[in-house]
Amino acid sequence: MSGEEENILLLHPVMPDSEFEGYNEDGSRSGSLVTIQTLICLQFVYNFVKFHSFTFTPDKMSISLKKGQRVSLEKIAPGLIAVFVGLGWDVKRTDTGKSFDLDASVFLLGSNEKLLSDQHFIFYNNLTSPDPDQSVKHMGDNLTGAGEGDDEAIIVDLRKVPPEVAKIVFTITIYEAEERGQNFGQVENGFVRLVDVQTKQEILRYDLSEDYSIETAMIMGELYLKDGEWRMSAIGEGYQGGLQALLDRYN
Ligand SMILES: [Ca+2]
Ligand SMILES: [Ca+2]
Repeated sequence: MSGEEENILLLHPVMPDSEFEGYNEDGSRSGSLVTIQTLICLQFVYNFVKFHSFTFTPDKMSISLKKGQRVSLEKIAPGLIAVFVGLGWDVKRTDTGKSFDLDASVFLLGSNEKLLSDQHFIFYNNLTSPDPDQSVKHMGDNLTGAGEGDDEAIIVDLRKVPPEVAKIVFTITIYEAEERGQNFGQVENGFVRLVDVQTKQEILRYDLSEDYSIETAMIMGELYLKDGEWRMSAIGEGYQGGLQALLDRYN
């Protein structure tokens, strides 16, 4: 259910029928009309605040990571069940005349830091992890990255991630970078953020802050298990060689 739908449902219970009598028998206005107007007004304000608390982030609970920082999800969001991992970017104005498509991908690694299998590489052509619960789901390809907010996203159900997965790596690569002569020097506002699926609150984010130039692939962040707890690490490591460089690294 979207925030908007929830709001519509919430609107009704606070309005008893009796409040709709707006006029007295002699035709003069009764005080109850003021009451209903006040109620509607209060409800509007309540809904406005509630709706926008869902749609706009970050809020004060969110933690901003710097490159290289790590944080325990259990510490910042106790009882976290599933995370929505949003990745975003914008393309600077370019005059190459070619379309510019970045792709978010996920590598599910074993304790040896290698891909568990080809099916554990989650990307636009393989949207879900091979476990029966599909604990890791890519939400689909975005071809332009236009606009603010998440451009591509992945949902990870932390309870259902199979025990053989020790690390979940989130990357952004430029599609056909070499052929199109594109690199991360032409990309700005790159970020990865984690949102608690239950509360819809952003719990942490990492904004790329360096100036990159020749890189065509980027490791944004990693979720990894340590002492039975999921932790997030902000990486921000760029690579030349695009997606293939990452596949070589993890195979
Ligand atoms: Ca894409
Ligand atoms: Ca964007």
